[in-house]
Amino acid sequence: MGSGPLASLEVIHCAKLMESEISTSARTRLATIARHMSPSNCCSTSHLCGIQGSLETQHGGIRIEGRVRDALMAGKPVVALESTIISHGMPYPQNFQVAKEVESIVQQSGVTPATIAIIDGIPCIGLMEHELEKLAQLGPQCVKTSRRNIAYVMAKKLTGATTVSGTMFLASKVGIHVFVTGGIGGVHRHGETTMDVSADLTELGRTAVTVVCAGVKSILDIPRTLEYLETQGVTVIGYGTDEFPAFFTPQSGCQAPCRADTPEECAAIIGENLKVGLQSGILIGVPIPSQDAAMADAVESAIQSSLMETKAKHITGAEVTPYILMRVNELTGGASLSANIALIRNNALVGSQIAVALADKLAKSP
Ligand code: PSU
Ligand code: MN
Repeated sequence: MGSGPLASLEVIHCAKLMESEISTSARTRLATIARHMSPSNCCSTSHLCGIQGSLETQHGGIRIEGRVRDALMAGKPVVALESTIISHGMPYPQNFQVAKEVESIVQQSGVTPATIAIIDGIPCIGLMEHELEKLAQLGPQCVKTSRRNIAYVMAKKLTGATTVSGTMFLASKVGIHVFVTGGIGGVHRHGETTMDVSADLTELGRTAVTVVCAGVKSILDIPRTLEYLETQGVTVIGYGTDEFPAFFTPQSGCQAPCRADTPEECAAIIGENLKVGLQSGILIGVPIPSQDAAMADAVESAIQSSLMETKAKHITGAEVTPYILMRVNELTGGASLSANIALIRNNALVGSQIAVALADKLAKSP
């Protein structure tokens, strides 16, 4: 909450003007945004103003890009996108192309994209094109930012690419319900002894955002990842499948605990999750389209080799996932990158359809 007596004035004023015309759910959204607004961060005084006229900042120093803010306040669909996938997940310049392309797929589906990152210490919901390019060029020089180092990156005024956990946290702060990515982190192989369990899983347990992904890579221990998600109380859904997908392939050999076949079914589950106030996340696993899964065997053997390399080179912790992604791409002569891009595109389409169905649902029965 903004601290001074003038806190939230502008947005509250706006909310009052609109009060008679808006639904309860829209009023709740406005209240959420207003609650986070602080005049000391507002356009009129922010150093960002003038450079980027349509931007607004929020309490806690969170900046919301103008179109994203407008969509949120109007109850229109918004999809969050992460930035570690850009900086650490793909090489330049493909990462920049893909980041722009995914935003445009979302936009063409009638949804406002909000790529999330921390730029020079400011958490940003929605990025300018030059900011996307900066992240893409910096690559692994950006700080890989999960929940644990959001405050650190802000305090040091660093540029951080947010992981699934970091992105979920920031998306939930501004009321974005749907988030699209490629794959999430999980329990690493031998995680039972190393305790290398991605913060993505605990974030899914504590933050009510729906993550649309292509499942979990087989570089991870998929059965233990699903067990841990159950412990965390996360709703895990196979989209159009009974099996939880394994990123490069639709098959993991593991049953998905729930199944949904349409965006409307997903929206119904998300709606109930919000209504009953579970305050935990939902994971939707969308299988890679079959035509893009053809090279699954080559990828699987590249994963095995790179896993052995991480042991030989003593690569541990947050460096494991980016290292394996890079090596698998090299070892498959770029085939894994093409598959990665194809599944992200597909997830963007499905996630946007879910966001549209959810916005319709919330507008009808707030
Ligand atoms: N899996 C991918 N591509 C990625 C990641 C995971 O196929 O880019 C990134 C995501 O940002 C995810 C993070 O949140 O890696 C998980 O890292 P860790 O395993 O260190 O928690
Ligand atoms: Mn880890």
